[in-house]
Amino acid sequence: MARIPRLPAMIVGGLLMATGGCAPGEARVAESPTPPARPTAPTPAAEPAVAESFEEWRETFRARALAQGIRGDVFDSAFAGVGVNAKVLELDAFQPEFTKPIWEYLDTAVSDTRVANGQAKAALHANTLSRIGATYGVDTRYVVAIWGLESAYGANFGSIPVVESLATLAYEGRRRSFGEEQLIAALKIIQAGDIAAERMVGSWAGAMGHTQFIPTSFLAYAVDFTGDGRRDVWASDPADALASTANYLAKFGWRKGAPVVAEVVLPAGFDYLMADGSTKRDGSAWAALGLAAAGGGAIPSGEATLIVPAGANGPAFLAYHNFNVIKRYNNATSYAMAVSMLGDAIEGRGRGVVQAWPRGDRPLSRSETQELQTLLTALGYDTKGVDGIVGPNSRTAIRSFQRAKGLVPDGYVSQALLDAVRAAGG
Ligand SMILES: [Ca+2]
Repeated sequence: MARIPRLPAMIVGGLLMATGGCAPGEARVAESPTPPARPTAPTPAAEPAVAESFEEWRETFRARALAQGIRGDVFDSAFAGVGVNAKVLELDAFQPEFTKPIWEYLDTAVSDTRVANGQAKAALHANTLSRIGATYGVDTRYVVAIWGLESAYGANFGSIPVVESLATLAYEGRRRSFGEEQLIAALKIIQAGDIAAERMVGSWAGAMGHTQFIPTSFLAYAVDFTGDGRRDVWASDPADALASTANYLAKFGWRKGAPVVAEVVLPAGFDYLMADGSTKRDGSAWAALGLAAAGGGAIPSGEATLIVPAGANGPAFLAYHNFNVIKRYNNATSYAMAVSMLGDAIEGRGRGVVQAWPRGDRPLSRSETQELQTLLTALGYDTKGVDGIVGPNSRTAIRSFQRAKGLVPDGYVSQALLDAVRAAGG
């Protein structure tokens, strides 16, 4: 899958989600319920408006593409009939006022239908998955889960010509440098003979095939598992796409058989400053602090961080190494939770989340979040910007505010928090 910055609304597994997403290493949505990002896209930076026509841009870009090794005939053939795609620009410009809370996201991401369809697909492709698991050393139920979330198991992986969507983004819009980098990569894929330009379709932002690789991720991680000489992640046979996804997880350090995430119950009076998503302890050390496995039994061993995606009034989880590997695919806690839960459910191992989500909570709107950031910064808790998106800097500021006011420092954004900040701001 690709990594796209702030995806507007995207269809993931047939779900319309308010967007999220960010580049690897960019922890922006770490605890936010915003959904999928795709592997590898930059943050949309403000880029200068274009004064040139699309045709003028295409000619200057053609020279840059040829300088990077693209053949003239490949370029001209791939660009035949390509123009600015208005739908792509519309989706690129869209910024949702509301994002789904994590529990609503998980309800749809791990629905009974998606679990049942995943079980059917896992059975249908059992032999291929077994070979993929052995070749790449991954637990293939999570590969199937990624497939289910990214394209509803191939039912919907986008139909926009990739050269056109990326040319549109490279020509104008909020992510021109991303668009151009991906477009060069797409042309390299075409030139390599993996796919004909007319079959190369994807999402509005260039995420391609069953598991939605953006072109640079394709170049780095896609594999030919069927042995026909082509890395075909669009084919009705999903073998190449699934193997490519397994390869992606393997390259980012997947540990086969190791835990992904474990729900835990916290003891009374627990210090929520430890639930910052970065404090690491072994499972046994967390147990020594009074944590218990939510479903009974022992807490899995292995180094883990503690996360409370819905704050102190929601469930708590230990996130292990493999959880962070999944986040390299898509840097959102909600996404990694969904992959874990869906994969386990497909193999009949899942029991869902035991503790209750705070389903009565209403997420703050984008403008309310901006107000929160403005007020916190004015009070001396610097959120390092007012963008309406709760990232790591905002979490840190919120925790500092909560601690100073004698509130539980869980970093959770809620209406109650906004009320408290408004009251403090006088
Ligand atoms: Ca192949």
